[in-house]
Parts: sequence; structure tokens; C-alpha cells
Amino acid sequence: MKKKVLSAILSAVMVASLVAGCGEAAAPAPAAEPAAEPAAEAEAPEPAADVEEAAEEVAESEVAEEAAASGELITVGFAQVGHESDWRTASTKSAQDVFSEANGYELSFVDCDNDSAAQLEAVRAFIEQGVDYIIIDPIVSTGWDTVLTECDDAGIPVIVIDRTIDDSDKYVAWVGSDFEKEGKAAGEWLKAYAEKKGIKEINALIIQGTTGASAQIGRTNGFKAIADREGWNILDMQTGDFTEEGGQQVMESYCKSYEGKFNVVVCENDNEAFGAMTAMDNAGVKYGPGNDVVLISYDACKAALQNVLDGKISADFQCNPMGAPDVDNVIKTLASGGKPEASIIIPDNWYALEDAAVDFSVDGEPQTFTVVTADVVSSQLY
Ligand code: GZL
Repeated sequence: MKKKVLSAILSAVMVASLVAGCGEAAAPAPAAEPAAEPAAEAEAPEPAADVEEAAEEVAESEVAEEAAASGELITVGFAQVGHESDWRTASTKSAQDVFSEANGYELSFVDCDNDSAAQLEAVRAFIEQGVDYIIIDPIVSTGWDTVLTECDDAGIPVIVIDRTIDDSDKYVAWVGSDFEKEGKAAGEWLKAYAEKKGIKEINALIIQGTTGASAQIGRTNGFKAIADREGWNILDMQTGDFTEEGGQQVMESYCKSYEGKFNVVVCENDNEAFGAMTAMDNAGVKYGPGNDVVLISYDACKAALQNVLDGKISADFQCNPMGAPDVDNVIKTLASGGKPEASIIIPDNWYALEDAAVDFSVDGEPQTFTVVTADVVSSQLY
């Protein structure tokens, strides 16, 4: 498919430059009817950018038609983190919906089950397969340069989705959320909420995500930056691996080790929060607005927003799992010879009940809350 794409692009660029050429020379007035008045100066030709845009549009449709006509599809290999959370399930479904045959793709999908070695193996298998593009949601942010060099040597563009790769730049683009901003938002909200509720001292326990995942690193660093600035006590940080089971295990241990000493629990994703709630219920710890413990979570999946509505989770900081459409745009831009943005940030929303939807800013930028109602819960897409 790669060679066909090239010919489609070349023909598209030729078509576009012909179109542009015609626009440059003003068409001569018909000889038979001398113009009643001197013809207005022909519009100066649009700047080159429009030619490029025209080429891209023509090429994009050419590529899609080419793929459809020839029955050939854009082959994509996607090495997904695993199936550890509601968020991940939504991310996988979004990718399978977007990279479908109907949309001109043939998707090779590998669920790497939170196993970094398996993920590297999956990428190498895609190289062997000779796919047109490789998409990676990296379980952890390091250990990538060798295999990305192999992708580069094989001439296969790599697009990173969701979590980031921090030890190599051999990929075309990254599409995802600002994890550190999510962590700072949670911290700045807690500061404002504590002031409103007269909570004088913060003794926090953190249940972290998968150790070394950029989502874990960003959220921990973001929240900790505010905690350090405000002089809060972070009593402990342990990984729950972004799973419900992990969240419950860590919270059970916390309830024993820190009984009566904590008033904030930060779970770095909703599934950990579900596990932590079970553990606190079993230990008789009261959490949620008006209770002993403020429970903070990330992801904002539908089930978690229901827990916000039910007064269990005090605030939920979204990480949008629907990055696949942006990756589709990156691929279509590449296939038509364009140059995509290197980083594409997906905007996130913050969720709380009305009473907890206090004003706060992140790095001086005022933030708005989505106040959780039954309609907000039912309209959450994942
Ligand atoms: C964040 C994503 C995280 C989610 C978890 O972008 O990588 O991984 O927050 C998921 O739910 O397991």
C-alpha cells in the first residue's frame, strides 16, 4: 500500500499545482465580446499555503479512493497497554471504531496485558508484517529507542497515543492528555476546597498508577508540586497499577497502617478508586463530601461520575480516552504528504458536585468544573 500512496500523492500534487496555475493567469476575455469596461484586475493568486491545502485535500481523497478502489487498506499495527481499566476499554473501542475497514484501515491490534516485553515484541511483529503505520500506547515511558530505531530503519512511521515515550524522539506525533496538569488541577482544587470547608491540615495517601507510566509520573508530580508548596503531609505513595484489585489491596494496607491519620485519598485512576472504596467500606472509613476522607480520582468514567453523584468521590479529573480520531488525522495527513503537529493535546474536564465545584486555577489559568448531575453521568461516553 505504501507505494500506491506515493503515486496518489504525486498525482494529487500535480492536480493541485495545475489548479493553482490556472488561477494565476487571468483567463482571456472572450474575443467576440469586447469588455464594456476594462476587466477588473484578476484576483492575485492565493498564497502557496492554499495550494498546499488543496494538494492535501485532493491527496486525502485520492488516497481514500485509491485504497477503496484497489481494495487495499492502510495497514496499522496498534500495541495497546492492556485491559486494566474502564478507561482502557474505552480507548480500545475508540481505536477499533476508527481504524475500521469502513474507514479504509486494516487494524492489527495487540493487547499487551501491561507487559512491556510483550509490547516491544508486538512492535517488532508489526515491523515484520510490514504495516504502513505503527501506533503505540507505551506501558512505560522508557526503553523505547532501540525498537523505534528499528521502525525508523524499516521506514514505518510511529504515532504515540495517550502515554508518552520519554527516551526517544523517533516517532512522528503524540496524541494525549497533559497528565501533570491533571495532577496540578487535583492539588489546586483540594487547596480551594479545603479553604471552603475549613480543612486546616491535609494528610494524604496516594494510590499511584503503573510505576513508570507517564500518566502516573505526571499525576504524581503535578499533585506533589502543590502539596509541597502548601506544606501538606503525603503519608504514603504506593502503586495500585491502575487496577481495582490494586487499589483495594493498597487501601487495605493503608487503613491498617494509617488508621485515623489520613483525611485525603488520591487514586490515580477510577478503577483504583473503586477498589479503595471497597477497602474503606470494609474498614468502616467514611469518605466523600461531609465525611472524614476526601476521595479524589482521575479518568472520569461513567461509573466514577455516578460515584461523584452519589457523594462518594469528591472530585474526578478527566483523562479523555478518545484519542483515536486525532491519530486518524495524523495518518491521513502523512498519507497525503503533509506534516502533522508533533504534539496534539486532548482537552480534559474536571467533575464535582455543585458544592465542591469551587473556583481554582492551574499555573494561573482559571479552571471550570462540569457540575455532575444525572444527565452528565448518563451522557458520559465511557
Ligand atoms: C491515562 C491512561 C491511564 C488511565 C488509566 O492516559 O494511560 O491508563 O488513567 C489507564 O485508567 O489504565
